[in-house]
Amino acid sequence: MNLTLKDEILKRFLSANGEPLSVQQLGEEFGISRTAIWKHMQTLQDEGYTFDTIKKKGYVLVATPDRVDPPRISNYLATKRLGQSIHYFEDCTSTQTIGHELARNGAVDGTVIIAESQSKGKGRMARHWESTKGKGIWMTVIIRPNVLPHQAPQFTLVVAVAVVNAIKSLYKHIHPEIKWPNDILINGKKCTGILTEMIAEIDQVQALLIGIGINVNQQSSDFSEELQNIATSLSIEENESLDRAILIATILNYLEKYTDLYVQHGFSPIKILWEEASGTIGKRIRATTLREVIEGLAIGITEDGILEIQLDNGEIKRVYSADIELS
Ligand code: BTX
Repeated sequence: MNLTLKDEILKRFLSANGEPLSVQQLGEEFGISRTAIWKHMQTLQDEGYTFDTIKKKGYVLVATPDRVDPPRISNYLATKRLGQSIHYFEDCTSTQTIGHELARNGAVDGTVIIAESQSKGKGRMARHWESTKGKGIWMTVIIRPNVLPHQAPQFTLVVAVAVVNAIKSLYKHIHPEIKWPNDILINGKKCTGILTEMIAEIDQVQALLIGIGINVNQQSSDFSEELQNIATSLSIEENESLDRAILIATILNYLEKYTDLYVQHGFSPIKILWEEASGTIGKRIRATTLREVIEGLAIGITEDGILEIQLDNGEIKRVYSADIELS
């Protein structure tokens, strides 16, 4: 992973699991002077990390600030590609915008862009995505799978399955459901949005930019008035404050696994996982596409991830992209 020396030192403290580390020992490990180690530790303290002194033994990291620093994420990563390069920002316009620039300049497969806040967070069709500072996960993952452009929308479903399974594996009281194609709801309220964008030639995807926005530690009062009744956060549902770095790493672990599964075996295994996590299938819905409004029963998704709706007259319509309201 592309960590700075300061981040490497932090990672060393994180993985020491409470064992004291001396400045001398760190200096030898990293091949730099004790003064240089001190300076990096001082910067970490300025950022909100707290070290306790253990007499004659060294220092122990006892408190970490509530930030999604790359070393904290990488401490929980079990991936080969996803998250091995992380670009971290306190504030930015949109991680998608930065992702486009990095992808065009050759960013490696699996590069992650993550921010504490976004001033111009993007939803689909240029809608605004509210990104409260320090409370959510606002990230873009750049992947470069060997797939054709028409397969790109299926990755939204791959990502949704990865996020749902990551949430379920960490928080036992939360029952997330996917609303086709790109929302994750808890008790009917939106907690996650997914935006898949693409850089492609006619017959070749160069990069997919997977934008994931998750409300993690907001309380109801943190949401704007517009979202008060339609949005929720994981913390509201779990009733405690949650560690965003662990969730990010867990999502990346699942996402790498499911991306590989998709590339090797196609959409079929993902379809099974998606149906298990879906809150759309079997429900009456109203789908607003660019051309029409369709009402009927959501009966399933096709082998390509396209939604099938049965109208009251029995006719089956296929929907490629739409906003869905559940009845
Ligand atoms: P969407 O178009 O399906 O949803 C956008 C709609 O969701 C908005 O019009 C609003 O009603 C509602 N909304 C806005 N913010 C929130 C929120 N925080 N929680 C719940 N509902 C909200 C969904 O688009 C795709 C969102 C992707 C966001 C990520 S964040 C990281 C990356 N960078 C970036 O700019 N976008 C993506």
